[in-house]
Amino acid sequence: MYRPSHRPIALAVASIALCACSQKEAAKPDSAAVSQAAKPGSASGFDPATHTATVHARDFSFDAPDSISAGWTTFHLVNDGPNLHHVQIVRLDSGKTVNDLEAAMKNPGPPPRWAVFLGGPNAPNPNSSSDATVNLQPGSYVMLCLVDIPGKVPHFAKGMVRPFTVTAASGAPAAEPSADVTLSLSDYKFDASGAPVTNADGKTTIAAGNHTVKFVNSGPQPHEVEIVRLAPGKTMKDFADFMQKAYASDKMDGPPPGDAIGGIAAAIPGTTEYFTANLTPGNYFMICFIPDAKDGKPHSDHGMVKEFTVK
Ligand SMILES: [Cu+2]
Repeated sequence: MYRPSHRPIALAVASIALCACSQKEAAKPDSAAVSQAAKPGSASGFDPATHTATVHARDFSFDAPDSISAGWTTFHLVNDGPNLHHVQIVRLDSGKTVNDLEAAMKNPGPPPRWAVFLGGPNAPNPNSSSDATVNLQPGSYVMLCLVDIPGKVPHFAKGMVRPFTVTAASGAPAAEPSADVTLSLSDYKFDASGAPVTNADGKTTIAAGNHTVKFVNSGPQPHEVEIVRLAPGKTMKDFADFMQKAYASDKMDGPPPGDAIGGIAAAIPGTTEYFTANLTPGNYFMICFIPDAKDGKPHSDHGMVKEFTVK
């Protein structure tokens, strides 16, 4: 298996070494619920009828709703580009604020336990979209972009940080999505299962089509998944080499030999959420860049990268 020696794309930041030890206790939410009017119908906003929060990301800001009601909520991320962006959802417990989080993230090492990383839509290519359906409890939240290309500076430091409030549920709750593919993440592997999935001889094949994927972090560490569709004839090594060069030189040498199609951003153990993926035939891989609790290296360096084929 090819193992990138350095993060080819940095969807998680080394300075945020998520620590598994702090996460179990952190799972209890605060219940600070502030009532604010939702903004249905706008290009970015929360639609209470469909429980959908539409977020536009661009260099370097988010357009997003200020208020969302609790329960299963689909975050629809539209990346207006030109760079890669994602939405990392973090719940702020113990009355902490965005300023507290920004101050804490200047320190190396694991985030404080009041900052609870809860997934969100991972990076789609510029000018495309991705989604994640997350079960939110009332409280104070912030969305961040931790992508750090170009310039090796995480986008949250350039303005991609935006607080939002989750209010008490109102009206009919959204149903939990039903998935046809289950993706279980653990230290340090991805296990895909479900009717469209075939695992044979160490190779995973998924039937082409629109799928709803259930992401389950089985722990013990936080994990993410980013899915990349390789350009025809290109390998995972081609993609990693390209991104490594782009990361080192801060510019892309032509179009990347693959498309980022999303997934789920960093989520603590025990997290279950859902994303949809339109998988067209081709070669793909999935990868986790979360810094390891023990050595700080991305989980991909520990083997948490999985190639698969869509037929
Ligand atoms: Cu970004």
